[in-house]
Amino acid sequence: MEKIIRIAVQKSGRLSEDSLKLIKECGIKFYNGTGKLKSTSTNFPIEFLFLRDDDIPGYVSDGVADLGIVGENELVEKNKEVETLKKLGFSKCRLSLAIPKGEKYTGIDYFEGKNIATSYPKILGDYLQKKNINAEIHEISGSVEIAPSIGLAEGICDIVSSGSTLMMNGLKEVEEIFNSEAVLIANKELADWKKEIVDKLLFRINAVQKGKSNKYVLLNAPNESLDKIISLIPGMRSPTILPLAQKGWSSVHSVISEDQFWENIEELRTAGAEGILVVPIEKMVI
Ligand code: PRT
Ligand code: ZN
Repeated sequence: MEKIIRIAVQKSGRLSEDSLKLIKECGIKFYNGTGKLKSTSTNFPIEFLFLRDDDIPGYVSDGVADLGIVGENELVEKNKEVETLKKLGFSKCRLSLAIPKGEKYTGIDYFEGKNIATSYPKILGDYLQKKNINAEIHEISGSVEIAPSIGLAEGICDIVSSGSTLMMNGLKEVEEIFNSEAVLIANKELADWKKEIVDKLLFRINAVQKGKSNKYVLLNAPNESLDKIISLIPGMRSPTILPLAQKGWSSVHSVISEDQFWENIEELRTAGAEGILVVPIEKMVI
């Protein structure tokens, strides 16, 4: 049998686009026709299963899939035994408690004896228990935010991103109980040959992520300020310095984090740097 691993990704929804983008940035090619439930890469030993996100933790813990990409909220709620290999930095959101806008919020005790609608009974239950609050959890699978206005519950616990859904439904966020982003998960008992393929994939994901958080910087500087400039943009090993055609000037090339660039931009200019270019990096291996 051909040695390939299987990864479960969301078929369509808030995770799918970024999940597939990451796979593509890793140089992995595959055909993703609409309605397809399975696809095999043409240049990497991996097969894709396109599923509902709710099913991904279970498929990975059962070993039907070796890997999966899912939101931490779904992972913790489903409470399945899997290994989290990596946070992926997209589909960021929070799980929050919200109440009608007109109500006065008095702190977490507000929820004592109240009825809360949610699709996340486990995360909410654990949170309330930790806070010593007795509240009734009303589990519903969708449109949680309308529960208070139709008299189904006095508060809700749901995913919030921009906050506009809460606002449109006359609700206000009062407690943030869980922060989530997409994660790469793996079955806990992968065979060694599968681990080798997973390591290759992780190597590529790391290169893509490093590339994204770093920039290639090029600038011109008078030679007398090179020491100062090198200290501001030290680069991976050290910057590349090339002489300009104009005497007494050099071109400096370096790789630094975007944050570091913004922190040092004023000092770079004060030190005499000119013609500063900041260029994105597609992949970075160090
Ligand atoms: O069909 P399937 O079961 O696969 O998808 P789904 O409908 O269950 O999930 P989907 O695609 O909506 O979300 C997948 C994952 O994306 C979630 O599990 C979260 O990890 C993450 N995510 C990020 C979000 C949001 N942002 C988000 N805003 N999931 C849901 N929302 C919803 C939220 O439920 C609420 O209705 O968006 C609304 C709030 O958004 P704002 O911007 O108005 O605050
Ligand atoms: Zn879902």
